[in-house]
Amino acid sequence: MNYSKVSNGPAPVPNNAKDVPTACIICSHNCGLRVDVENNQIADIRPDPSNPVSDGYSCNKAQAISHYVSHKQRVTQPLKRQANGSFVPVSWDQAIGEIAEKLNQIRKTYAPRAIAVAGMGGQGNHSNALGIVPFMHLLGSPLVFSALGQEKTQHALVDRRLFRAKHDSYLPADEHHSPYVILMGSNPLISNRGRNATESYKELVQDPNRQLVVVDPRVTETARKADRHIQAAPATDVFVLMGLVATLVQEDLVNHSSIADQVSGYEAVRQAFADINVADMAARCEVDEDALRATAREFAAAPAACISYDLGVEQIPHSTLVSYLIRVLLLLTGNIGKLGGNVFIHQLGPDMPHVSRMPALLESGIEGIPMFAPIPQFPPAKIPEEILSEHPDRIRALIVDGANPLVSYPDSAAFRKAFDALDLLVVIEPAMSETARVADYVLPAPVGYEKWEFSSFPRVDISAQWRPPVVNGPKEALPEPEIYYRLARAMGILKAAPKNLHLLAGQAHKPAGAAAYLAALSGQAGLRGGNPLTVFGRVGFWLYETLGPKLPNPSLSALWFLAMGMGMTRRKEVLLANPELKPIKNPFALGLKLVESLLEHPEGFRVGKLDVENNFTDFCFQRDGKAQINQPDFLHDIRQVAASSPEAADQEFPLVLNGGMRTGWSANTIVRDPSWRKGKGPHYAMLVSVQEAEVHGLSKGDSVLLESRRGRFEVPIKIDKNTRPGHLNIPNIFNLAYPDSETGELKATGVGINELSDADECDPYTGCPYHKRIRCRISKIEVESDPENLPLVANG
Ligand SMILES: Nc1nc2c(c(=O)[nH]1)N[C@H]1C(S)=C(S)[C@@H](COP(=O)(O)OP(=O)(O)OC[C@H]3O[C@@H](n4cnc5c(=O)[nH]c(N)nc54)[C@H](O)[C@@H]3O)O[C@H]1N2
Ligand SMILES: Nc1nc2c(c(=O)[nH]1)N[C@H]1C(S)=C(S)[C@@H](COP(=O)(O)OP(=O)(O)OC[C@H]3O[C@@H](n4cnc5c(=O)[nH]c(N)nc54)[C@H](O)[C@@H]3O)O[C@H]1N2
Ligand code: SF4
Ligand SMILES: [Mo]
Repeated sequence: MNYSKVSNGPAPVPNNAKDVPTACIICSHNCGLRVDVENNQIADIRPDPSNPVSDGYSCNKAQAISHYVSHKQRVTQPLKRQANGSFVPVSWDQAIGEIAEKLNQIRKTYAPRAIAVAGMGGQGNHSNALGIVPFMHLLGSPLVFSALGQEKTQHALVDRRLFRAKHDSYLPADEHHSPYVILMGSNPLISNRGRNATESYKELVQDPNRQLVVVDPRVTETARKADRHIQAAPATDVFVLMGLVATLVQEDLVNHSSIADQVSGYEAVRQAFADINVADMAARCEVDEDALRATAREFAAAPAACISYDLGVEQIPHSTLVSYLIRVLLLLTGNIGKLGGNVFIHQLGPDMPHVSRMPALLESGIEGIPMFAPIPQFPPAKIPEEILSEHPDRIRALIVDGANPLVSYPDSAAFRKAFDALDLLVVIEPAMSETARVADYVLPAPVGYEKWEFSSFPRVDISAQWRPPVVNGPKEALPEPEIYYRLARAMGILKAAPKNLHLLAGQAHKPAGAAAYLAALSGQAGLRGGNPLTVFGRVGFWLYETLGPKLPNPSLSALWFLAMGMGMTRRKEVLLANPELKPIKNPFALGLKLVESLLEHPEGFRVGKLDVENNFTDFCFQRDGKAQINQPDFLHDIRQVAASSPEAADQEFPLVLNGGMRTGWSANTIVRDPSWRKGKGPHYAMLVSVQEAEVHGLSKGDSVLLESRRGRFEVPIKIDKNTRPGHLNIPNIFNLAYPDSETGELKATGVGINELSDADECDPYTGCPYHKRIRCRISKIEVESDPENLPLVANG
C-alpha cells in the first residue's frame, strides 16, 4: 500500500559550496558558523560574525560537527528487526504501514496514552517537535518524556505557580548587565552556558565594579576567577539558599518597596525563615557562616543582582525547592524583570495562552509540565515504571526521537528491563545508537545539516535561525515532521486537508491571502470535531500539507505559523528590534515580513527584543499582578528540611559522584566517533581528590572499580587538587560503541555513567534525577587494564 505523503525529503543542495551559513548543534548556544562544502562533505568550519547571537563566537567543539555528519554508523534506510535480532532494510511504506497498524491496535485495545514519545530534545535540531506536537495531540496521548524533564522543568513549574507564567517563558540571569552575579552549579567557561560565555565572564571578572560569587563543590575554571567561591558540599545548595534568604529576612535587608509592588505572600515567607538558623545552614553545607551572610548583604545592597543556575543545582535533591528559593531571593531584593537581574524571556512565536491542563503519570502521579513546547513534558526517569506498571493503560509503545535513553537516561538497567516489556519500540535516528540497536524499527532521519532545521532556545534578543541544509543526506532519510505526518495519515487519526486550503495556501504570501488562509484553516479544522488539542494537532498537519509545499521545505510551515503569530501578536517586541518596520500596520503584513526576513537571513535574524523596562508586568499573569510566594507545600518542605537532622553518611557508599561533568571533549551523545577528541586521553578519566587518592593508595594512571547500588565499572582516574575530599567528578563522555578502526568490532570508549544512577533517586515534584549526587564507593584495581578498552560490568 502507498501511504499519503507530502515530501520525499529536502531538495538537493550543491555538492560543493563556499561560505554557507549554518549553526553548531553541539550545545544550546548554537553559535553561527560558516562552512565550506567539498564533495558533499563539510570541509572547513569557521565562526560566523554575522550571526546575531554569537557574533563570531565559537569554541573548539564546533570542529566536531563534521564527525556528527559523517561516520560509520549512519542509518540510511528504514530497518526492521528480525526474530534473531538482526535488522533488514524495508521500504518506507512497509515501515509506516506496520508501525501504524501496531499503534492503532495498542491505542484501540488499551488507551492513547499507552503510546509515548521519548526525546524531542537535542541541542540544535528541534524540528522533530513540529511533528511530535501535532501527532501526540491528534493521538490524544500527553506522554512526551523530554531532556527538559531531566534538568529544567522545575523552573517552569515554579514560574507557573509564582507568576502564572506561560509555558514559553524562562527566567535566566542577565549576567551581561549585572554588577553582582551569583553563579550556582554551572561552569560556563567550559559548558558555554549563557551568551558568548568565555568572553562575557572575562569582562565580568576584569571589571572592578562587578562581582562574581560561584557556588560549586569543585574549584572549577570559572570558580578560580570568582571574587568569592562558596565551596559548598555537593548537593547542599538548598541550605546555601536557605541561609541567604534567612539572612535577608532576619537582618531585614529585603526591599520593602519592590515587595509592595511585586510580591504577595511575603509574611508567610518571613515567618518561615524567621527561625531558620543561619549558622546551622552554613554548617549543613560546610561553608563559613560569614561568607553566607556577606553574600546576602552584598546581594541586597547591589544596584542590581542576578542568579545564574544550571545542572549543578538542577540534578540534585531538592531541585524544585532550589528553583523556588532562587526566585524568592530575587523577588525579596527586587531583582526580577530588571536589567542586571533575572529577566523573563520567551521564544519566537505568538502570544500563547496559559496551558492549564496538567495530566499526571500513572504510578508516581508526577505532572507533565509544559515548557517551551505547548505539550506537557515528563521526566525520562519515570519511563521504566510507566512501562512496567500493572495498569492496563501502561506504556506499551515508545517512539524515541532525538534521544539515546539506554545511555543518557538514568538507570540503564531499569531501561533495559522496561524495554523488554514493550510491544513496540520505534527509534527515529540518523545514527545507529545504543537504543536504535534494540528497536523493532529504526527510521532514518537526516542530521541537522541535511535538512531545514531551527533551534529555539530563548534569549533577550529574540533571534531565530532557520537553517537550510548544507549537505545532502542519505537518499531515504526523511525529516521528522514528514514521518509523523505519514504515521498520522496511515493510522487514520488525520484526514487529508480540504481542497480549498491548498488553493488558499497559494495566496498566503500576501497579507489578505494569509488572513483568508488562516481563517479557513482554523475554521475547517474546528469543524472536523475533537477537543481543542485535537483541532490544534489537525491545524499543525494541515499547515504542513497545504502550505508546506509552497515554502522552500514543508518543515518550515510550522515555523511560518510561529513567525506570523509573532508579527501579529507581539508587535511591540518586533518593533523594538526592527523600528524600520513601524510603517507596516497590518498584522498579517508584519508577520509575512518576519517570514521573509528569516528566509533571507539563513545566518540568523533578530525578530524581536524584550521590553526589559516592563518585563515583570509583561510576564507575570497573576490576577493581582504580583508574584505569589506563599506556596504552602514548598514552605512546609523547607521547614522540614531545616528541622531534619543532617543526613548520616551512607556507610556503604560514602562518596558523592558528579556523574556528568562537562569538559572540552564532551558532547552528550551527539558525536559518536571518538576520533574527534584531540590530545592525550583517556578523556573520560574520573577526577578524585588528593585526599581520596591517599586513602586508597592511588597514583597517576591508576584505575578504580567505581560502584553504586545500581552498577559498577572500571574507570581510569586523574588526581585533581580542585576536587573536594569525598567528591568524584566524571566527564559526561558516555560509552558509545563505535566500530574499531582496525577490527571493525564495536568498542565503547567512554563510561556508562547511567549504569550507576538510580531511576528512583529523583525530585518528588518533577522526577528530575540526582545525576550530581550519585552515592558511590571506589576501590583500587590492582591489575593493569587497557584504559582504551574497559569492560563494563553492569548489575541488573
Ligand atoms: N563542553 C560541553 N558543553 C556542554 C555540554 C557538553 O556535553 N559538553 N552539554 C550541554 C548541556 S546538555 C548542558 S545541560 C549544559 C550544562 O552545563 P553546566 O551545568 O555548566 O555543566 P556541568 O559540568 O554539568 O555542571 C556544572 C557545575 O556543577 C557543579 N556541581 C556538581 N555538583 C554540584 C552541587 O551539588 N552543587 C553545585 N552548586 N554545583 C555542583 C560542577 O562542579 C560543575 O562545575 O552544558 C552544555 N554545554
Ligand atoms: N549521568 C548523566 N546523564 C545525563 C547527563 C549527565 O550529565 N549525566 N546529562 C543530561 C543532559 S543535561 C542532557 S541534555 C541529555 C542529553 O542526552 P539525550 O537527550 O539523549 O540527547 P543527545 O545526546 O543530544 O542526542 C541523542 C540522540 O539524538 C540523535 N540525533 C542527533 N541529531 C538528530 C536529529 O536531527 N534527529 C533525530 N531524530 N535524532 C538526532 C543522536 O544521534 C543521539 O543518538 O543527557 C542527560 N543525561
Ligand atoms: S559547542 Fe561551542 S561552538 Fe558549538 S554551540 Fe556550543 S559554544 Fe558554540
Ligand atoms: Mo542538557
